[in-house]
Amino acid sequence: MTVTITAFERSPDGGQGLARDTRVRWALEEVGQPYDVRLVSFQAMKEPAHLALHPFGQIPTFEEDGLALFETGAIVLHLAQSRAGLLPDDAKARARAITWIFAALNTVEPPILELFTAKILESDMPWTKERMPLVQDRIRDRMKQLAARLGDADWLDGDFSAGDLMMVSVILRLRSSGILNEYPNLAAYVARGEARAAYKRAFAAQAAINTRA
Ligand code: GTB
Repeated sequence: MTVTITAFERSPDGGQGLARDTRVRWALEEVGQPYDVRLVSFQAMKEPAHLALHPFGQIPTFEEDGLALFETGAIVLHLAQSRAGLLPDDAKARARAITWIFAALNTVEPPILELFTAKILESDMPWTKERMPLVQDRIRDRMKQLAARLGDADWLDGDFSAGDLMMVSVILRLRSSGILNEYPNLAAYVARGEARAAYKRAFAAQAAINTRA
């Protein structure tokens, strides 16, 4: 069956791989699932055809054999549960790996998104400068806790899993702020994720679209 995902016609990040189709591409590459990409403009995302797939008018979406999904957590979890390679066989280890997907999205990503909201959407607000250290320190709280849990392990719970894929995808966004490098074991964790052949293929595929002339 053909898998089709959606991605920005041209990502505002110019190919840095920060838009969320990259994590879905990465999961597809990890499980060896070929896929097609339908590129959508910002305008098309808000039109009925795309809203039927994604009620919030965003990318990415996932379609296969009559199934349409949105939300990267749901898409990555679906891929991990329907193909081998991203979740352990042992039921308890599997549940723990899934826990890390939720932790990445529900506990670690929200303060990181706050930083980008503050920097991009609220940059000209009179209170933004004053608020910024607070926003950054909320991220540091989470990073410190995550760094303590990871310790000197390669991955969060045994072998690389969908939980690591999601966590790496979430925290790599902090690199440009300098905060990631304050936690050397987390910076090394991200580097290990990015060194995976599947990540490199995913990154290259989105870069080919977002850096074209
Ligand atoms: N919770 C959803 C999920 O995980 O799938 C969030 C999806 C989402 O935020 N999609 C964004 C989108 O479609 C693209 S990834 N935005 C358009 C809109 O809402 O109108 C977020 C993103 C966008 C751009 C950059 N960048 O340029 O650096 C990084 C991340």
